[in-house]
Amino acid sequence: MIKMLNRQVGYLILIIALVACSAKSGKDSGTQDVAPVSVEVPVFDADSAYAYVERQVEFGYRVPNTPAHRATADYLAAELKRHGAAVEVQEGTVTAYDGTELSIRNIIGSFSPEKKNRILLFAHWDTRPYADNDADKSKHRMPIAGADDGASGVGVLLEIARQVGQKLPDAGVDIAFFDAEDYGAPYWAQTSDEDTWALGTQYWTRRPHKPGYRARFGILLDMVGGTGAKFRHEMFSEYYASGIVKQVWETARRLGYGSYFVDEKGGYVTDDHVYVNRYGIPSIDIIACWRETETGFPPYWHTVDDTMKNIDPATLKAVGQTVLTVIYEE
Ligand code: AHN
Ligand code: ZN
Repeated sequence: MIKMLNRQVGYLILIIALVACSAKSGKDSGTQDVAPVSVEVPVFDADSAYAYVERQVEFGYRVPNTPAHRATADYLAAELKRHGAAVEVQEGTVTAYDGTELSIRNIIGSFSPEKKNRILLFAHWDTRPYADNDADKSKHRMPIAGADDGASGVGVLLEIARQVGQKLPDAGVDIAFFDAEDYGAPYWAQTSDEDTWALGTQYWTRRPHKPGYRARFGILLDMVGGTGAKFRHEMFSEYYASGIVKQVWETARRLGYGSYFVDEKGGYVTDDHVYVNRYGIPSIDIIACWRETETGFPPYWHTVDDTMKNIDPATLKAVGQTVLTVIYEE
């Protein structure tokens, strides 16, 4: 009887020791004591994002009314589905600056669609039919490959979709690929109307994929893959959503990406986020801002040189890890 009791006490002490041990090692290995927010943020894979950019460019010019454009849309919708999103493909027709009817597709992938607390991430997936900023005037009516201008934002968002699909954040996430952003009036057109840009987003704000759709805020990614890119505070973003600008730039600095996300004013850029802001969702534009060029955009912007050779995985990483951190900390 005494022996049995001793054995039971022995087991009990062993169990207490094991529990105490695991509790201790758990505390020591954790970073809860120092990190400001205790959520675990997935690691953004820049090589995966780079491959997504490359894959889009391989489809060819993603210009509305072309076979390459249709094939790319199918691919993007399938990728979002594969990562577990509920996908809606919104098909429509819009009229371009020159009267051309464009068949467009806005592609929206939703994670945790039942949640009320939502974040909207978006990028345009079409590419410009004109290299009208090229130094060589004979190329102005040629299409651009759009590695940075188009594919980079989508590539980062597809990698974010892959991460979100593996481990859902607290907030619901919608990833929208908007069409026909870059079919705006060229210099030889009769018009220079700003509303000839972002036609897909304008279409969506007139008839959102879910009637009355709301998100707490939105983040647009445009030209987020270029070597040597700097992101300055775009001014419409400051006007409509200065708090989100602050949150994103502070997060970037905390993660060590302060050399990409510079705390300086950029210009006003008429881009997809302007229409999403007018719709009523406070939204910012993370967009490369160059002080060294006349346009304020990268030197290859709207030229035949917007190709993979300018895409740097380190830039994709800075943007992707920053945005991923923002959504997991919400
Ligand atoms: C205008 O040039 C009016 N907006 C620039 C938006 C843009 C074009 N982003 C990429 N391509
Ligand atoms: Zn463009």
